[in-house]
Amino acid sequence: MLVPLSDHENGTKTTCPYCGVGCGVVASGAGEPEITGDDSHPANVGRLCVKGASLGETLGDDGRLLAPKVDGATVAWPEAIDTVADAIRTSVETHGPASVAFYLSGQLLTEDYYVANKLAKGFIGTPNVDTNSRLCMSSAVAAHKRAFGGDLVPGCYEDIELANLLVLAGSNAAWAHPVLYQRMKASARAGRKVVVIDPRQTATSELADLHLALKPGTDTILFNGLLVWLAAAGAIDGAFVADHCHGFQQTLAAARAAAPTPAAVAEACDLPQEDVETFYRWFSEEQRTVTAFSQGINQSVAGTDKCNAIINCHLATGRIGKPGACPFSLTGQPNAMGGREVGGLANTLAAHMDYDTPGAKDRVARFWRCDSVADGPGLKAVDLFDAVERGDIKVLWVLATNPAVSLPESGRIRRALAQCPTVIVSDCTQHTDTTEYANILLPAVGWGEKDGTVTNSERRISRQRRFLPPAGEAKPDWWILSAVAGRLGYREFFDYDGPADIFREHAALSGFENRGERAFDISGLADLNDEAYDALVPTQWPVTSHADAGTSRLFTDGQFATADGRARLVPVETRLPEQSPDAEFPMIINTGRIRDQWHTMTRTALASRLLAHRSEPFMDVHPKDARALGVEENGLATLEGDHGRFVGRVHINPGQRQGEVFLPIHWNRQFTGDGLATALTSSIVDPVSGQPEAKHGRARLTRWPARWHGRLLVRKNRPRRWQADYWAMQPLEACSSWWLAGRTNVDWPAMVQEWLGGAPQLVMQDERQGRFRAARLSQGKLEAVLMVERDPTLLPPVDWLADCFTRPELDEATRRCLLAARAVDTEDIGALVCSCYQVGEKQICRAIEAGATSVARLGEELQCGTGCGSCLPELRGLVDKHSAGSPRTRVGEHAG
Ligand SMILES: Nc1nc2c(c(=O)[nH]1)N[C@H]1C(S)=C(S)[C@@H](COP(=O)(O)OP(=O)(O)OC[C@H]3O[C@@H](n4cnc5c(=O)[nH]c(N)nc54)[C@H](O)[C@@H]3O)O[C@H]1N2
Ligand SMILES: Nc1nc2c(c(=O)[nH]1)N[C@H]1C(S)=C(S)[C@@H](COP(=O)(O)OP(=O)(O)OC[C@H]3O[C@@H](n4cnc5c(=O)[nH]c(N)nc54)[C@H](O)[C@@H]3O)O[C@H]1N2
Ligand code: SF4
Ligand SMILES: [Mo]
Repeated sequence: MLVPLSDHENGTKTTCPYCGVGCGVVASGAGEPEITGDDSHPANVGRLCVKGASLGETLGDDGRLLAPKVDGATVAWPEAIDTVADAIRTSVETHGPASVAFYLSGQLLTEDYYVANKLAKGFIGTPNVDTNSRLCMSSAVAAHKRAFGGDLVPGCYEDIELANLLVLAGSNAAWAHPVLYQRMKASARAGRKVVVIDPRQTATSELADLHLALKPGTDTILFNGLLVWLAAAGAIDGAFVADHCHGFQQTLAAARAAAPTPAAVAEACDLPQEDVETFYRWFSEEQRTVTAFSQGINQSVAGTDKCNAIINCHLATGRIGKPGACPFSLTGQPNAMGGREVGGLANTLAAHMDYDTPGAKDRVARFWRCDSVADGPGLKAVDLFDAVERGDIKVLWVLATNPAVSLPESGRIRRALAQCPTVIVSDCTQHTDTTEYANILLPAVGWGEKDGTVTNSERRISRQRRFLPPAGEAKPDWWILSAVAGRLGYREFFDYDGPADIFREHAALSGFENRGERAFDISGLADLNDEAYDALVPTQWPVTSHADAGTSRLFTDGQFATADGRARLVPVETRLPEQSPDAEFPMIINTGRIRDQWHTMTRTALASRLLAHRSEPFMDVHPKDARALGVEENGLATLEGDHGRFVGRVHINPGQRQGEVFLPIHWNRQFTGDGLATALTSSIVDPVSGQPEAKHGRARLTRWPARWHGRLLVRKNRPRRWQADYWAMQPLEACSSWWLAGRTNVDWPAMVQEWLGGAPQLVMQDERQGRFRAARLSQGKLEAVLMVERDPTLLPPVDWLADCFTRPELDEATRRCLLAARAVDTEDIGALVCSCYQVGEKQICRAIEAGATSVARLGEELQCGTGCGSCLPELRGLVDKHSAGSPRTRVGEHAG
C-alpha cells in the first residue's frame, strides 16, 4: 500500500509528468492518492486527459527498480556511487574525457538536468552530452535560433484560443496534447477556422475545417507556396519586414523557385489545388493566425527548414508577438523546455549559451568555478550512438530515456549498447529494453516522489512536488549525480541540500553577466528561499527584476534576440525524404503516438484501463492496400524494412493515404516480440539539427500466416515473454494477458501444462474447429486460462476473462462458459473508446444503431465522452461512420 507523506492529506499541488501541456494536478487522500485537475493552474484550469487522470493507478512499487545494482547484484548506494565514479575516472585517465558520455532526457526535472550538465561539461569535461530532445524538439530549437537568434517560443496557450485561424501542422494534438486540444475545441466560434496538415486522418483532423492530407515530407513546399501567395495577394506586412526583419527578398526568391504556383504545390504535395488555394486564401485574409507544429514537422530530414518555412510566413505578415498570432512549437515531453534552458543539447553549453557564443565558455567556467568547460560542441544523439558502436565511448550514462526503443535502427543501437564497456542506466523501472544492457543500474525516484520544476510549451515553469516517500532505495537523480561528483573530488561544487538550492544556482546563471543578450533570464527567481520555492506558482519566463510576474508573449516590441534585434527569414529549398519506396520495400512507414500510452509504456502500461484502448502493436493500412496484399482487419501482418521488422494487428483505415502505413511507437520487447517502430526507421538526420527522420521509413507488407490465435491469462507474477511466434502482453489488474499466435500447429494437450504453470482442471478440444480451451484452478479460484481459435474474432472478450480472476470461486455456469465457444453472461464491449467510463466500440456502435446518433446522446446513454473528453473525436468518428446520415464534408463544416 502507498503511504503518503504526512502533510499530504489536504492535497499536494503538482504537475502531470507526461506531455508538454504541463497540466497542474492535485494529489490528495490518505490511501492511494486521488488525482484531480488543479483549477488554479493556468495550463489546464482543472482539466485532465485520461493519462493524467490515471496517474494514481501508476504509483507504487510494481515494476520499480528498488535498489542499485552492479553487474546484476544488488549493492548499497556507497558501493554503486564508487563503481560509477571509478568507471568515469578510469575512462577519463585512460581515454580522455570525451570517452565518457551522458544521454539525458526531457523527462528529467530542471534541477536534475542542470546538475548532469554541469558535472559532464564543467567537471568531467566531456562535451558528449546529448538528450532525447534531439529526437523531439531539436529542429524547432535550430529554427528558432536561425529566425529569432535564440531558442524562443514566442506565444502562449491563450494565443491558440484567440486565433481566428488555427493551423495545426504535423500535430495530432487530440491525442498528444489532449488538454490543449480541449482548449482549442472549447474556443471554437463562428468564423474561427482550423486547418490540419497531416498525411493521415487523425482524431485532430476531426476539428478541421480543412484537412490537407499532404504527401509526407512536402511541408516546405506547401509553406513556400504560401509565402509566394502572400506576396502576390498583398498580404505582406511591409513595415514589419522593413523595420524588424532581414532576408525577405532572398527567402521569397527561394520560395518562388521551390513552389512557384498553387498548381505546382498541389502536384508536389499531392493535394487538390482547390484545397491548397483555400488554405492560402484563409491565411492571407486573417491576421490572428497561430501555426502550431509538432513532430510531423520536426522529425524530418527537412525538419529545421520546415519550421523556418512556417516561421517565414509569420514574420512576413508580422504575425508574431501579438495576441492570437504566432508560430507555436508544441513541445512533447514534460520538461523538453527545461532541458533546453539548462543547455542539455550537445551543441549548447548552458543557460541558452552555445559553445560558440562569444565569451560563454569563460563565463560559464567562472560561474561554475571549474578550470574550463568541455571543448564542444559534442556528439548529437545519432552520432553519439555511432561512437558507442565504434567503441569510442567507454562509459555511457543514460538517464530517464529508453534509447534501445526510441532511437532509429534500434537493432543497431542494442548491439552498440551490448558492446559498450560500461553502461550506467538511471531509471525508475526495473525492466526496460535499455536496462537489459546496463552494467550499473541506479534507481531514481519517480513522479510523486521527485521534487523540482518543469517548463511547459508556453515557457511556464511549474513545480513538481513530492507527496510520496521514495520507493525502496530510490534517490533523486540530482542526488545521485551530486554523490558521484563528490566521489570524483568535486564535493564543494555539488554541495546541494535540495532542489531549491540547485534552482537558485540555475536561475542565477541565467542572469549572470546577461545584459539583455540572453532572453532566457529567470534571475528574478534566483533569490527564492526554500519556502518561496516550495510555494512557487506557475510562471512564464523571462522572469527578471523588470518582469517579476513573468512574461506571456515575447517580441511584442518587434525586438528579437539577434545582435541587431532583427529576425531572419531563412530561404528554404526543397529536401524530400531520402528513402523512397521501391519494388523491394513499396510501403511508406509513418510512426507516432496513440491516445492512452506514453512512449515506451513503462508507466502508462501500469494502469490497465490505458491499455484497453489499444492493447496490441498494430498498423493502420489503407483498404486498397489491404485488399491488394491480402491482409485482413484484425489479422496479423509483418512489415519488413531495411533494418528489421514489425509484426502487429492490422487495422484497416480509409483515413490513411494509399501506400502508407502508420505504426505506434510504444510497443517494445517488454510487451511484444517484434513491435518496435524503430526497427523500421533509419538513422537519417536533418543536416542542421541532427534530428532523425522518425516519421519516414519504408517496408514490405505481408500477411502473417497464423495457424492459430490464442489468448492466455495468468495470475500476476508470471514471465512476461512467451514462447510463441507472436505474443503481446497486456497487464491487467488481477492477472496478465497475452495475445498469442502461431505459424505451426501445436499439440495442445502436450503443451498445456507448461503454458498454464500446472495441470488444468478444465479442458475442451475440438480439433476440427481448431479450438482448444483449458483452465487451471486452485481451490476453486481461476489461476490460468488458455483459449485457442483459428479465427481471432471468436476469442472471448478479455474483460470477461479478466473478471473471472477476481471471483473468489468459479461457479458451474462460469466454468461452462470458459469451455464454451463464447462467454454467455457478458456483453462484448469491443475495444475501449472511453477510458473514463469504460465504454467500448461495439457498445457505442450498438447504441448508434439504436438511435443515439449524436455524441451528446451517446453521452446521455452510456456516459462516454463526459469525463476527460479525450475520446470525443473518436465518438464523433463512430457517429459519422455508423449513423445513417451522410458523412461530413471535408471543407467548410464547423466541428465546434
Ligand atoms: N498520448 C501521448 N501523448 C504524447 C506522447 C505520448 O507518447 N503519448 N508523447 C509526447 C511527446 S514527447 C511528443 S514529442 C508529442 C508529439 O506530438 P505529435 O507530434 O502531435 O504526435 P505524433 O503522433 O508523433 O505525430 C504527429 C503527426 O505527424 C504526422 N506526420 C507524419 N509525417 C508528416 C509530414 O511529413 N508532414 C506533416 N505535416 N505531418 C506528418 C503524423 O501522421 C502524426 O499524426 O506528444 C507528446 N504527447
Ligand atoms: N519512430 C519514432 N521514434 C521516436 C519518435 C517517433 O515519433 N517515432 N518520437 C521520439 C520522441 S519525440 C521522443 S520524446 C522519444 C521518447 O523516447 P524515450 O525517452 O526513450 O521514452 P520513454 O519511455 O519516455 O523513456 C523514459 C524512461 O525514463 C524513465 N523515467 C521516468 N521518469 C524518470 C526520472 O525522473 N528519472 C529517471 N532516471 N528515469 C525516469 C522511464 O521509466 C523510462 O524508462 O522517442 C523518440 N523516438
Ligand atoms: S494533457 Fe498532457 S499534461 Fe495534461 S493531463 Fe494530459 S498528459 Fe498530462
Ligand atoms: Mo518528444
